[in-house]
Amino acid sequence: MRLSSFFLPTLKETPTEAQIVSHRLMLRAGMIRQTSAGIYAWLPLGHRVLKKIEQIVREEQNAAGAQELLMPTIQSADLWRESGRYDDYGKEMLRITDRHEREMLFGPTNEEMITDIFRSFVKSYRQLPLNLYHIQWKFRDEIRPRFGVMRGREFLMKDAYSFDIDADSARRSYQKMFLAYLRTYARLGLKAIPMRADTGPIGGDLSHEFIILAETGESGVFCHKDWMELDVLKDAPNVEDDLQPFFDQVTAIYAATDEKHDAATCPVAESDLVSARGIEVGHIFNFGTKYSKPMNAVVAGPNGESIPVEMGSYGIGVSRLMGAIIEASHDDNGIIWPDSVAPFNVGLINLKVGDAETDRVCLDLYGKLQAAGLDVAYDDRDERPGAKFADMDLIGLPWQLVVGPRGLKSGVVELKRRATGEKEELSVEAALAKLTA
Ligand code: 5CA
Repeated sequence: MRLSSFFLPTLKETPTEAQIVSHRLMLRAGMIRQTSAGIYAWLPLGHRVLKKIEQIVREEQNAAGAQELLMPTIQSADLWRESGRYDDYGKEMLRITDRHEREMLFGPTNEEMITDIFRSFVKSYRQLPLNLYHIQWKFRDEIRPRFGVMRGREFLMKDAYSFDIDADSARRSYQKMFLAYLRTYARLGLKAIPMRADTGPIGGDLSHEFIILAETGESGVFCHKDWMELDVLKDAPNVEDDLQPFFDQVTAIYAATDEKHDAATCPVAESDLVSARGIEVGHIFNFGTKYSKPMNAVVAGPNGESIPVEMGSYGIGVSRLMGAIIEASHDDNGIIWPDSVAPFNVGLINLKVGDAETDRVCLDLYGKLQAAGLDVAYDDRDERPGAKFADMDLIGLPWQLVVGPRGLKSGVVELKRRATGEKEELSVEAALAKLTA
């Protein structure tokens, strides 16, 4: 992509309405545009990152055996009356009346709809276990939308729903998602700590929130200080293995959100306990038959008896994750994207547009890098070098390749790693070799 034609409305000034760094940087880097309170348009740069995050989430769900489908955003109120949640959900639910005076709503989550799909088609225990997920926009009329995409009203969520014949099998489904979540966050360059959590309006009694520690986080959390240094995936099993030992080992290290934490009963000595703030990037629930019983989602068991299915649901805040990644990875100059979600792999900076040799080398590099499968943002704009460097640091691409007439005279270009600031001068060929290795 040539930056001369890329829609990248970066801001020079720091937007005053943004209270936290990720929101400020997303606005300054031209990634999002607020269209109403808590509702955002995703501009091309932000959209690229959103799609990358979504894809990693998708790959890990698929690897754990979940199957993707896509349910609509608009749901019928009648479905929610069946579970009893239509009235319970309160003002957070956006209620809509269609032209025939039918009551509809913009889905804040999909337990009822997936249960309805399930009961329409699945009739036998032989079709279980089953895990279905989608990645779809949700609407919750949050009383205080804030911090940009962190607490939006419209936001993108991955929500998966598991169906099992009994509690044992349901526990296994829960543990699979637990492991898939740890893998997902690791690929996003994040350290997420699974914490015992409250279940709120979703229900059930077994639940974990996945929390990224950050001063700007909205949740108060407590964990053993061992979590600070721990890499739980080092000895992680495969998804087909018995996951109980791994699950027991990880959950034995204390971590709880403030609703679940009780200083009086906490097993960790005060000197070993970390009290911090965190961003909730995922939440998983095992709620048994809370929806299957009232909605009559039953299957025939081995002896023909009618068995309400055991269910769980598993959410990841896909759009919130973008804010969380930036909170965890930035410096004074801008965003530092992990390679896995960067909107482009390389920023190619032409220091003197119009200089024949510089233009030639840049175009050559641009073509070759793309041919090697890299996404390249080629800064071919007629701008001062200072402005180009500042923009490139702001948008946070992992590599910057700087080409100018002076370097070319001595046969070199400059390669900078955004995360460390490390720079090296090397030949065009060596730069290419390093980037495409
Ligand atoms: N049905 C369940 C699991 S599928 C559910 O809705 N869980 S949830 O309410 O905890 O939401 C799942 C995830 O969505 C949260 O962990 C959080 O990361 C994200 N999320 C929730 N509310 C918002 C919001 N207002 N803005 C951005 N992300 C949100």
